[in-house]
Amino acid sequence: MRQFGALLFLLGGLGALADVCVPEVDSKLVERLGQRLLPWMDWLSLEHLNPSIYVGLRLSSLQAGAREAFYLHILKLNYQQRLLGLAVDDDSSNNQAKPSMGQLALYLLALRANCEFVGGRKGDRLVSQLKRFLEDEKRAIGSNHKGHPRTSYYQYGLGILALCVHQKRLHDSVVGKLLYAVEHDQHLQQDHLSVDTVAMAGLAFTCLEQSNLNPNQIHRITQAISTVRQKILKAQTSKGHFGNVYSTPLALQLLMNSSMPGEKLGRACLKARAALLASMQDGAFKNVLIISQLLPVLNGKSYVDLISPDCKAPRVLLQPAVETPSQTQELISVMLKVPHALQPYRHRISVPAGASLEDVLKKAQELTGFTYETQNSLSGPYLTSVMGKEAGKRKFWQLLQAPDTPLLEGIADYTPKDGQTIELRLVSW
Ligand code: B12
Repeated sequence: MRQFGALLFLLGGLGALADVCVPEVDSKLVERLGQRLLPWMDWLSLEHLNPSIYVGLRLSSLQAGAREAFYLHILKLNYQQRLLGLAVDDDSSNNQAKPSMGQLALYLLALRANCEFVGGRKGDRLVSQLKRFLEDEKRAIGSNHKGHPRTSYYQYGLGILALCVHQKRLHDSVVGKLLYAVEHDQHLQQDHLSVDTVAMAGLAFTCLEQSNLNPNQIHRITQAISTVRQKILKAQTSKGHFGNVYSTPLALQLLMNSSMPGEKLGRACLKARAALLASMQDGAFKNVLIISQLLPVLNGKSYVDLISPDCKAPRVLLQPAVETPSQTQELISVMLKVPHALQPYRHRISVPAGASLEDVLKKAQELTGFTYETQNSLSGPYLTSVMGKEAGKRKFWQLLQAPDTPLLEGIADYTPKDGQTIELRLVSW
């Protein structure tokens, strides 16, 4: 213990304590993660385009060569067409093709990751659109802070962050809503996923603090960053993750920006590093969105670095992985149940070992009268409807391992084990 304290003291003396939050990972392991992004960069269809992949790669130690520039080009064509080709009285619910506030924010982060400042007539319109989105959300939250954003506080934070890295000023009242949410906590906690949401808010505040864009609120902003840090540290699990394994990358992005490192932070980061490394070695990181949030961390970077990105930093060229699909004849059996549907459903489904939960749902649909629908998102297929029941406003179809453990992955990534019971439950969020 004494040695541990001495190590932290030494690092602190070198001004490197924040680096304790940067996991040291074997470059082969990092490369394997990066390789998972490559096939996605070749899928240029609307539903697969994902600005987060571009941001993650540009802030990483890896590059995808010519693919990368082409991907940004397609992103630009696509996002500009969908965002600027729209009428002014935009109602996103009627137009599926229109990017959400968070997607527009990620697109602006992608431009910044290429060292571009949004500008010109088109750029100004995008900025105005994002500002308008935030103003609408501010109104939805209401002057008494009792309402909810139509998207989420996560997207609200992402929107503020994106404008901030482009040095675009927002009215104090817009920033004030997120400050209030962090100060009072109630809405963030209802997201169930407070660590991701709080970390995103913290990244936005860190950018505002460093850029001094809202000088009248600077003390509140600095205090909120400290509150966020404390919340994240408090959410550390016994294994070392902050929240869960998949919120740890964003949490570390936030913590590595800490200007006032202390022994507590150093200790927590060392533990998180070990937990993250173990999860990576276990193959926990399959989802490209999460990989895109993790890669910057492994390179000691965060979204806040987009204030002044280093576009000349040398990065290792990724080579596509040679896939050897593992064929298995073994069948497993999974119990799928939807107890609270209009027609309750319960069936045992057989699938090959290693099949995803989505494969189970497909098989159930094929053979047993189970029905479901999905919508594509940056995280993959999102389950929107089960047995004819749409989730609806502020509700979602939760995935659980019976009796009561929410899954940490979506239907495309989760691979059920033999004998498991999976429940789909409609819940409020
Ligand atoms: C907000 C949020 C939610 C909200 C979304 C509703 C809303 N209107 O915003 C609610 C609470 C409903 C939710 C549900 C779930 N979520 Co969620 N969610 C998030 C969060 C915090 C932000 C997403 C976001 O807005 N992104 C930005 C926008 C621009 O991107 P987008 O793709 O357009 O956003 C949409 C999708 O992200 C979708 N969505 C939200 N969560 C998930 C999860 C999966 C697997 C998929 C495919 C889609 C999806 O909802 C967003 C709004 O439409 C992320 C955190 C993160 N680090 O990304 C977790 C996160 C993506 N969620 C996660 C999980 C596990 C789930 C659930 C599977 C939990 C469960 N056991 O049921 C369910 C989804 C089940 C289903 N029906 O398919 C994990 C995914 C981990 C992984 N390995 O990929 C994350 C990373 C949180 C975490 N740390 O565990 N989520």
